[in-house]
Order: sequence, then structure tokens, then C-alpha cells
Amino acid sequence: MKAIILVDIQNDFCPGGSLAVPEGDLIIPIANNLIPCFQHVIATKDWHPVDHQSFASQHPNQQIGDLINLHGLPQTLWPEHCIQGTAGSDFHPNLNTSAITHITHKGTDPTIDSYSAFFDNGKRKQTDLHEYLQSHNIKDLYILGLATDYCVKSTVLDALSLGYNTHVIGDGIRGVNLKPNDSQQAIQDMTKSGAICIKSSQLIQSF
Ligand code: VGL
Ligand code: ZN
Repeated sequence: MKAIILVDIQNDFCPGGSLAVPEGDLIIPIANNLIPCFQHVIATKDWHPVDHQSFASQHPNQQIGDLINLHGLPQTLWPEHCIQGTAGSDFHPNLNTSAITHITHKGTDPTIDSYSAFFDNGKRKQTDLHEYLQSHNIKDLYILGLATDYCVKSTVLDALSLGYNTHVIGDGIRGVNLKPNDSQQAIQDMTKSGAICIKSSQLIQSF
């Protein structure tokens, strides 16, 4: 079985949001075109409590973009984003959510960030995603969403390490690019680790 995973297509990661990814909204028509090809449509939500420690606002002497040590892990500090139940945490209104079969929430523990849809950044706890995929005998994953250099990359690398046949939709991802080449580097890291990068148009033809 195959599934599509829509990573963090939420208002705060789209233009106008608090952690807007440049062109983040351009991936939405690509997602909407691919969704009908799948019986299993999984969406992830970054889902932070108000006092999440990835927020620069929780660290009075630090700035957005600073890299700190958070309980033993490197942590980039972000603007407040995707706070549980706020409009910023909602799916973008243009995303066709009607066919979503499962939502995985991540980043709920205030003390640790979770870029991957499978594990927190310390690999201490799992989300419900691996169990969901196993219970539906899903082995082939097609991943798109935001952001290339954070949550997409971590989700893809963990999917590979868990043994999934993992595809990334090249035109269905956009990055934050704190450094200009971060997204390019992320795509290299994913493909070197075994991910197959494919254009959405190629994918639609292959089904
Ligand atoms: C993300 C930074 C902080 C992402 C989430 O979805 O890529 N990036 N939280
Ligand atoms: Zn976050």
C-alpha cells in the first residue's frame, strides 16, 4: 500500500504566517492534484503548546534564529508558531482536507522540538505515525510539504531509517533557508540516504 504525507501545510508556514516559508503556498495546488491518487492521505500538524521551548520568546536573552542547547539537543529558536487551536495552526484554507484519512500531531512536549513526523528530535518518543502506517500495511511513502530543510527532511530521513520506500515530491516542497543553500543541501541529504526525488507530473503519469 502507498500513502501521501502532507507535512505541516499550516497557515503559520505560509505567506502571512508567523514562520512563513517563502512560496510555501505554491505547494498547495500540487498537493491537491496528487491527493486523489491516494487511498491513504496523512497530514501532519506542528502542534505546540504556548510555552514551547523552541520559541525565542521563552528565552529572554535570545533572538529568533539563534542556535541554543535545549536540554542537551541543538535547537534553533523560532517565532511563536502553530500554537494548538490557533488560526496559525489550521491547515491552509486552500488545501483540500476532505480526503485526509489521518492527522499526526507533533511538537506537543514543551521541552523538546519535533521536526520529524515519526520521532521527536531526541528520538525519545514516537508519534502515532509508524503504527498507523504498519496497521494499514503501507510501505511506499510520497512526501511533500513544509519545510524542506526542517520537517520534510527529518520526516524523510526517519521514514528511510524505518525501512519505508520513500519518495519526495520535488516541486511539492519549499524551505526556510536560514542559510541560502539549506534546501539544496537537504535534498542532497535525502537522496544520498536513499530517497527518490520525483516531480508531481511524473508521479501522476506513473499511477
Ligand atoms: C518547522 C521549524 C519549526 C517545519 C516546524 O515544519 O519545518 N520548522 N517548526
Ligand atoms: Zn515548530
